[in-house]
Amino acid sequence: MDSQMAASMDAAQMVLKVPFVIGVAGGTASGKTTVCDMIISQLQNQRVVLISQEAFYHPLTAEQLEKVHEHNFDHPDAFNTELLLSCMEELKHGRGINIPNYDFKLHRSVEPARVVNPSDVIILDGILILHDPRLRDFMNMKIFVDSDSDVRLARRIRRDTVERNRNILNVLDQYSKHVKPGFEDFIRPTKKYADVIIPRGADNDVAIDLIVQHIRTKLGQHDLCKIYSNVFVIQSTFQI
Ligand code: UZR
Repeated sequence: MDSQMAASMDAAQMVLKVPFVIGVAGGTASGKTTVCDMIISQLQNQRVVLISQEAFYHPLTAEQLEKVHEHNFDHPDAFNTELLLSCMEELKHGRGINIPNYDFKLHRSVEPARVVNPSDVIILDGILILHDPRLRDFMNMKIFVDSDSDVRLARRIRRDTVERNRNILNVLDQYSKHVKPGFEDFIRPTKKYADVIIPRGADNDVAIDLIVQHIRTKLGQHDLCKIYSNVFVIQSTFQI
């Protein structure tokens, strides 16, 4: 094989090496992040990156900050989806990106931004990650983590009061005003787009094992597709 052909093969390999993208949605405190961590821990020998939709919350203005308890973080418009889409476009083409580093206490991003390198597998997690059809189009696999709503509320209260230092009355108020309606109106309807629905969230070891096995199979096929695509590109270029 001459050097020109080798260089073109490398170029074709680079062009076609698109990441395998998994979307993980579910209500607040459903166990999305734990499910993602369990998947990542079982996907050895792969470059895997987890990107949370939370990084893409619009920063609150001074005026919104004054009435933060009235702000609806559980609505699709709360997110800068255009920015997430452009980040996905970059990653899809094998380019590294910087993503915002969102601070839950300040309700805006802080420096430094998080560097995300190109990866073989990208896991996107977030309450509304399956909402926008353009984002769904990037995904090779869509998962919905389906946990009991009482369990989710209990976890949410614990997380917001202990980890985010919030007042329990505000947590409950926000839950009934925005979190629960947001789930009913926007999050639960995205379940229909999922390829896999995990009942009981991260407690469901069997479902997670099955998902990981499926991802491994798909990654193998994904690599094979790349190899076949290369052969096709090389044949059409060099008329072998
Ligand atoms: P998960 N959220 C905040 O509490 N503060 C912010 O600055 C941004 C988001 C909450 C948001 C949503 N709701 O229910 C939750 N409120 O983060 C989603 N109120 O995150 O999937 O980790 O629960």
